[in-house]
Amino acid sequence: MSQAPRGARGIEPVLVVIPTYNERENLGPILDRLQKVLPDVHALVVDDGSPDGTGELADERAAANDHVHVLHRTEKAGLGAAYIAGFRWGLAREYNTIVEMDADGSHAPEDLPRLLDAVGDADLAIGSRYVPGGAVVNWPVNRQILSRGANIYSQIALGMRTRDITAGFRAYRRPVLEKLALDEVNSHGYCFQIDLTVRTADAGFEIVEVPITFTEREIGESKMSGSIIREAFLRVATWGAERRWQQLRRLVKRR
Ligand SMILES: Nc1nc2c(ncn2[C@@H]2O[C@H](COP(=O)(O)OP(=O)(O)O)[C@@H](O)[C@H]2O)c(=O)[nH]1
Ligand SMILES: [Mg+2]
Repeated sequence: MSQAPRGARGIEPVLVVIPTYNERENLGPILDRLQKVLPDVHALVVDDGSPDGTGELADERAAANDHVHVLHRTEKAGLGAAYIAGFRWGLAREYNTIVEMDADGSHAPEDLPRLLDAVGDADLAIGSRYVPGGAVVNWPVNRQILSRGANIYSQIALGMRTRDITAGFRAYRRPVLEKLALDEVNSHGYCFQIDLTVRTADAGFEIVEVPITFTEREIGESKMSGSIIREAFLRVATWGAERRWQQLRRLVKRR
């Protein structure tokens, strides 16, 4: 915790928020990898009462290691709500950078040092599959189409240039999360990532994309569902229409 600042502006201490739902088999290995790569960072496991005992395992890890913390929530309320709770936990403490990372091994802790270096010169660093050097390993074709489609759709509907706007491996500087109205965020699935990217850009913060390799989980099940896809589709359409309407009003006003 007492390391010298890295990057252009001090980014430490760093908190990695890891949301979990039924990730008992994955949690130990991901925490071990994280600690091996970056022994000074802290991890916060945000568990939504996983029936498989992920929360209890997280408690054991926290008892044995003062760099591991746990936030228990009573029911499965979606990725977005888990992250907001994790962000608030981090903001209530002294962390200067808050990272989002999946528990299932899709996001490699070994890529995190590059993400942290990048955020030292920016406000949000996104671990991107769709910039040169980025890659996806072992994803079924339907997930690849869904992810690519969601990005193209979001770019067109929202007029955003971010290449991987649904990416869930990212590092926020503290001032970004302090400034965004987190209590207004009401997105549950991967739409949460789009929502926060748009809010970050609209607030004037600098976003950089860093190439990462995303590897499909080997153990456990994805929580992706039809309702998560529907939520993203409908919300992006609504936000897009609102943005176009605001642009039109500004144009008319100028005349
Ligand atoms: N706390 C919490 N974590 C969740 C929830 N849904 C998904 N996650 C976690 O979010 C991460 C990404 O979820 P995953 O199902 O792998 O999504 P995919 O990679 O898009 O298929 C994993 O660590 C999950 O355990 C939820 O409702 N609550
Ligand atoms: Mg996954």
